[in-house]
Amino acid sequence: MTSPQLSPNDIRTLFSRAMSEMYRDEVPAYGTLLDLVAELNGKTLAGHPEEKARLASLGELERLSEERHGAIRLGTAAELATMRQLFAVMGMYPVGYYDLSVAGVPVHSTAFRPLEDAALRANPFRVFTSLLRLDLIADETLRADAEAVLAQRQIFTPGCLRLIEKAETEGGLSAEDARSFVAEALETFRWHTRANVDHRMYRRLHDAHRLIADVVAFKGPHINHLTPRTLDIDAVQRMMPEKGVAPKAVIEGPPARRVPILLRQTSFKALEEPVDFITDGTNEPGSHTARFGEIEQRGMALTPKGQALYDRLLGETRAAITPAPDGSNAAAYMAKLQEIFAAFPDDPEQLRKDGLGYFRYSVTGKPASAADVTRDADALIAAGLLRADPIVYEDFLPVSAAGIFQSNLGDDAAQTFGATPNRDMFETALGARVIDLHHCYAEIEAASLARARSELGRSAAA
Ligand code: OOG
Ligand code: NI
Repeated sequence: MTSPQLSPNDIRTLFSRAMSEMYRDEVPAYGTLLDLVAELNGKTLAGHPEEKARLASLGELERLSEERHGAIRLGTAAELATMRQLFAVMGMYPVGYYDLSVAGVPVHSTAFRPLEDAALRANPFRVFTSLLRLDLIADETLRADAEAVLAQRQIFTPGCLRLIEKAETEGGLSAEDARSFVAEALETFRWHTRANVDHRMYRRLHDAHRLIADVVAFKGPHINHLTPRTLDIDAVQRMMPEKGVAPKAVIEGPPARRVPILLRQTSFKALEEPVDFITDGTNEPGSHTARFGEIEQRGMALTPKGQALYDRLLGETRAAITPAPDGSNAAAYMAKLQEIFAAFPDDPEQLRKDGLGYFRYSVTGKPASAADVTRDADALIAAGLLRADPIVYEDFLPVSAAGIFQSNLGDDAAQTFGATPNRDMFETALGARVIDLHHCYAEIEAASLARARSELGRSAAA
């Protein structure tokens, strides 16, 4: 008799909780942020009963306190390919391709996340996963040395690899195996206080780009931040200093709006942490700056048309004023952002009619007649038979991600490589195609409309 398998959703929840506990222990400021976010989410919900009821009816309330994303940076194609297999055990798949070379960061990325509605509702845990691009490093000797160091390391435990294989051949894991899998997988994301290289090598890597040192000089891809979801990011940004945590200068993403869109994010600066370098067999104390904390507020997913409008308005804002890392023009930047984004409709029905966002359709419960069933969605909404709620954006934004990278790498690290997206190279390393994010939302929208229609049909026939 084999024991019943634990669902990938449950394995993901175990893993996300274990990761959060580990990071809370390792980076105490993350715990402070979690408490602040929980406190402010509680206040927001208490002050807005309709919003609370709406979130509850969409099944978003329960997931809120569980919700977070993390980020890791990998060194080799083989690491990325195995990481894909590891995340698949937890029902997480690569969605989207993000090129960060545009922003002077030598990586390209995807996000591993659940795909289906039910899985997202169960636990939307995501991991923003970057692959270092040594092909962007001009110094050939350094590139070869970095490759040699990376070729020596094994970031997965033997137990983890064995359980990935077992999950693949048996189509899942028992509860007992799932618990061992989570414990083994956690080892890959743990912080190591001892570097993989000597101090001289670390300096060479660091001088080429701090990110290169962060990936190459360590035994594994330590989780570099975990991000809870807030309902009021402006309040978190305001309150962070009161809790002794210094936020980055500006909130990335769109401005505050009546109907939130996409994703707004802020972070606190990376910590300088003690690290031991092993030089000629002896410990040499030093430090490394990589791990930080981030908070995000999620809004409606945008269609390609909506995303294009967002990109254009953000581009206009940044052409007019570039946020200075020291925060000296933060107020002027936020004011400009608000002013330029006045051109983005801010009414749910307008956004839907203009085809700017993705919506989830459902029946209101009002009785329908047989004739209603043939009417189009707009007419059914106008007649009060259907309702449409914005679908939450589950992905990331490359300009924001670059801003988060930059604020944590320090201004000295701002370099230019020139935009050289290379999705083919990324997908070859991954061993799979990345999933198109618009496809995910369009499918959820279409399925919700089809379901709502068939419910209307049934109620009309009854
Ligand atoms: C990832 C930065 C991107 C986000 O939320 O946009 C990111 C990193 O620093 O490794 O996490
Ligand atoms: Ni992040």
